[in-house]
Amino acid sequence: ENGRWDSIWLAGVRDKEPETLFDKIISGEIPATIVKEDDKMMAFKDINPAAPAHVLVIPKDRNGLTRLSKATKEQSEMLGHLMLTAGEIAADESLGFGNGARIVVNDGKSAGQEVFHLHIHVLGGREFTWPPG
Ligand code: IU
Repeated sequence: ENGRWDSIWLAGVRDKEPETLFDKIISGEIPATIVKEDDKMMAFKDINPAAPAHVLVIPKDRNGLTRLSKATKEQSEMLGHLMLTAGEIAADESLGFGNGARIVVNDGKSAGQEVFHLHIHVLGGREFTWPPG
């Protein structure tokens, strides 16, 4: 199975921005509860959940995607894949979802982004209010 080695290689060539803790999760250096994974993306449980169910969906190859507003047309397929995965997770009752989800991308510090490796938050298992805080 090449997945792990591909991930480690990708972590080294990703782009010029500083690495984040997510690189170490991708390489397996830091353990995470992975709920879905393929050669392009990884979905794992948030270490500090903001809801009973809280999963992060990330691209393995950050490829400049520190934040959503840096995305380019060339990354459309990847972004679509991440979004479809987020939708699948939001419907997964075995993960505590299935009754509505809040799917969020924080873009930039003022929006609450702390980790500059694009990620989609999938939150569920409780009621949510609008507007968000
Ligand atoms: P934000 O959108 O950048 O604020 O979200 C980062 C999330 O990553 C936040 O919910 C953290 O709890 C989560 N997280 C994690 O699950 N594991 C880690 O090692 C680190 C952050 I660093």
